[in-house]
Amino acid sequence: MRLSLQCLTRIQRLTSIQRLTQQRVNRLGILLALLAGLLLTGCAGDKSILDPAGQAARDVVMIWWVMLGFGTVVLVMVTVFWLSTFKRKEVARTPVEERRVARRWIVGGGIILPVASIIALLTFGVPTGQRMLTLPLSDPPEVIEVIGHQWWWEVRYPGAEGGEVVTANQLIMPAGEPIDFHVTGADVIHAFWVPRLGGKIDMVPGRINKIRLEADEPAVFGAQCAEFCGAQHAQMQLYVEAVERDEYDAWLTDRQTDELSSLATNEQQHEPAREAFMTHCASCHRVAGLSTAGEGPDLSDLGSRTSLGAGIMAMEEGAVTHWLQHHQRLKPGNKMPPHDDIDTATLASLGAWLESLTP
Ligand code: HEC
Ligand SMILES: [Cu+2]
Repeated sequence: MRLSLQCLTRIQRLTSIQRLTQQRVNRLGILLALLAGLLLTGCAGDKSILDPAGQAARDVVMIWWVMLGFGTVVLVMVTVFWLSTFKRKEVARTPVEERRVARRWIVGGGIILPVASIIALLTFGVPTGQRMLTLPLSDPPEVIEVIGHQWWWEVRYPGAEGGEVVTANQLIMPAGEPIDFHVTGADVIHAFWVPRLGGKIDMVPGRINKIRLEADEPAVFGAQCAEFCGAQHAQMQLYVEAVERDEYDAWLTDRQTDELSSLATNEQQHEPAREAFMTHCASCHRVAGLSTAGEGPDLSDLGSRTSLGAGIMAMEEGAVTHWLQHHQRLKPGNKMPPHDDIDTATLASLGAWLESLTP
């Protein structure tokens, strides 16, 4: 009886050990898979620096590869040196010899090596930075202004001569030519970064920083605030669309005409929504033809956007109403006050009207 009990516990212990190792192996497998997945996600997508779509970005990614290669060589060298110390035999040296060896290491490893590597890296780095400077050109590039707010983007197009053109969380630019971006921050420091085009550059309140970027071809790029700016920093995304020059000019002209304002004020059925907007929302939001405030994103073309809340949710039917009801849960702490005091029907009518603004 005792023997069989002992036997049983031993068997149990063995199987549990086996299970444990099995679990550990499984866990290791999962961890490695996750890690590989994580590494690979960095290589593709609309925000990957490894997939450049303009000259500045190609220069940046070149530096990235050079530094990776250089870093790998240094890592291997240091590791080899470190391992070799285990095998080294003690050599008897006089104090004078000892000092000479020490000095050789300080001069070689502490001065010559870093100076040589810094010069090598600067040779790559300086011309790259130079190309992103807004140096004078005979044919001055189009200027687009980008202003960072907690936690959304305001974009202005001074190239529009006939009237104000503003977009929010969406940037339209011509492809195939350099564009000068003039950036600043409205409240705290943000940073403008379109990884596939190059950059990035800080948006400092009270200062205008400039960067020159170019998109080779019409395409859509992701952009992201790259300087920690508060709770919703990660949810501060910008949709960048590069289009052909003609298309850009046509778009800019359309935005200057009265089309936008008639769009906002035309339809009779939306009258109650417009009234609610003027009461509750017009102090913060611009809608062309109705209000001019800039405290919150411009809503004149809201229905034509791809996302809401600077990338927090996709734009689809009912999305605006959903945002209006739950925005503090969707994007906690965002600077738009909750509108619990407005009844659901009014919010829904506001949502339907704003969604109809699709120039
Ligand atoms: C105190 C200012 C303020 C008021 C009042 C206000 N909003 Fe906002 N609203 C904001 C700010 C700031 C944001 C940006 C939030 C974010 O994404 O971080 C915003 C975002 C939005 C968005 C998403 C816009 C986008 O670009 O994705 C919509 C839609 C919107 N507000 C509609 C309304 C409506 C409708 C009302 C009235 C019922 C209203 N807002 C009242 C400040 C305000
Ligand atoms: Cu930020």
